[in-house]
Amino acid sequence: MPTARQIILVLGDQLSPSMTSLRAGDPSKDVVLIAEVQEEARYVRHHKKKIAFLFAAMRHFAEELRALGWRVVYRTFNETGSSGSLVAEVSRLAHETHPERIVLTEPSEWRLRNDMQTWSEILGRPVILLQDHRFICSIDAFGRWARGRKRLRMEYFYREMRRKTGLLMSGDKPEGGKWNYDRDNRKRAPSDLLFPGPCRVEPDAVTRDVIELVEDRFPDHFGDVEPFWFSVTREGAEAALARFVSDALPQFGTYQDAMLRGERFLFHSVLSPYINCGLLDPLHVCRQVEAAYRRGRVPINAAEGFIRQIIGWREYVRGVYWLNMPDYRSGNHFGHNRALPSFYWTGVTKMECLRAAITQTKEDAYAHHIQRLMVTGNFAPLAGVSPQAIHEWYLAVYADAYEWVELPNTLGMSQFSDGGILASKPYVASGAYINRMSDYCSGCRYNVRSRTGDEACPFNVLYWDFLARHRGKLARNPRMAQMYRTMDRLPSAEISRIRARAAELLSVVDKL
Ligand code: FAD
Ligand code: DLZ
Ligand code: SF4
Repeated sequence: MPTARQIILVLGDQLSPSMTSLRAGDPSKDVVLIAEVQEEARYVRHHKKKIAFLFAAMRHFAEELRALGWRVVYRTFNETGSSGSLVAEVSRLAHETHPERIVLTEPSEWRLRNDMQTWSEILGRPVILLQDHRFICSIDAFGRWARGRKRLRMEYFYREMRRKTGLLMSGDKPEGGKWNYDRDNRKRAPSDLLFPGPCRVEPDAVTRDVIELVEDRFPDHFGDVEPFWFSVTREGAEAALARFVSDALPQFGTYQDAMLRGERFLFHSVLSPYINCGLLDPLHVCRQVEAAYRRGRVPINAAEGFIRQIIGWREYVRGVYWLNMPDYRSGNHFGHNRALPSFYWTGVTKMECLRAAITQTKEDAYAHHIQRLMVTGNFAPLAGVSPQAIHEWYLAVYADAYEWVELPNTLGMSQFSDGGILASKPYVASGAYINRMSDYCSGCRYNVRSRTGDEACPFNVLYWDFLARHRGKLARNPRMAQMYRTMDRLPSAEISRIRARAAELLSVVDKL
């Protein structure tokens, strides 16, 4: 193999020709390495569809780079073998091409970045990490923003990102006069609305090969690989974006928190897998959304709500992650240690909301935010599940899951295991919330209006039990005051009955 000045390693979630690593390179002198390896594919038992999506996208990206004139060495999973690792693949290629150095854009996850500290020594060459410019706020800039603040709050960070990007700004004022239009975004969805659904793409020959590989080599992983419908090219991801902007975005805000039994996607974009792996640039996505608003195609509550998710929440959770790792991962504010109920892996439960969310997760490697937060997420702290156990589940089961974004959403937002670094209160709720925002309860074997007795909705029973169990840690939180006031109006005999029922439920939690 001809020598190379440098090896540019491109990771599976860096599939963009404008990565800093590629911009710093020279196609006539450097070689690009992309590798499917056991170590990355098995550090958690990723959903089969997630692996197929990423391997197919990586293979198509190699072709895209070749068409741009790059020399690309692509190692398939069968070539890298059962002990394959990224560093072993870099080392193999370095022996063949004798590069002066290895260059890559910084990995998105702490695990891999930490591992890379030993790489220079192993490889006998400098390993240069470049900043990831896909994010609007660098890790250092977030650190500067956070320093000296008593509490971090997404809303203030988001305003800075609006000013920095100019998105939905009118001079130095927010477009329409308000920074946040969330008040307009809490509607329950009628089931006769027409939902466009995401783009569905037939797998081509490259993707078919990958699907076969995944069926063959990952039979023990969670989830269904087929039907496979994700786009796996930049062109396909752009088509998905265009369709979202024209067909779903106008209603995105209004029904953002709604859930329906027969409808998995509602008006959500289903763009996170593409954004997180590099097929779509987050700022480009936001600019398309803003343009649709400026052309009068989309109301402000939809455009603002969507842009906030990306330049607000997405950037904010990444900042919190890097500011607090590695300790963040072991947070357990409530001291929860129950194993994850087995129905998280099967979807077999009488609780209709959980059955629906987990079944669609198994089939599509996707659930929307409110399903993740208020159904599968909500149940875990109510039942006292170990935050690390539920974190591993979330990291494995979604096509968009990488630790930098999943961990703060799970441990911080959903489980409150960080004690309030990311969010100001735990997102826990009784069945009443799920009933208000969905049609799940009408098809459920439990009764959402009861909190005691055999038929009582487990979310109700466990919600009051959770509040009682953690009163010492939560009662002084002003945002929990209303919940405790409501609880204190319940007769004490009722609380005792609820708590006794909670103990019964938790003793058979796998069978609920
Ligand atoms: P839309 O509802 O259409 O939102 C648009 C975009 O905004 C998303 O594509 C995403 O890029 C961004 N976004 C929205 N909310 C968030 C958020 N809270 N944090 C970061 N970005 C956000 N998101 C992931 O990308 N990967 C994960 O592994 C992940 N794990 C989560 C775990 C839990 C427990 C919770 C509560 C949320 C998690 N999220 C995660 C955030 C959010 O649920 C998903 O980004 C969203 O559901 C993706 O679907 P969508 O593209 O249809 O989103
Ligand atoms: C998620 C994933 C999977 C399943 N497989 C690979 C792989 O074989 N090769 C690779 O380069 N990347 C993969 N990835 C994405 C990486 O896990 C991701 O780039 C790192 O976690 C970022 O730190
Ligand atoms: Fe879920 Fe309770 Fe409603 Fe059943 S009754 S769907 S368990 S919230």
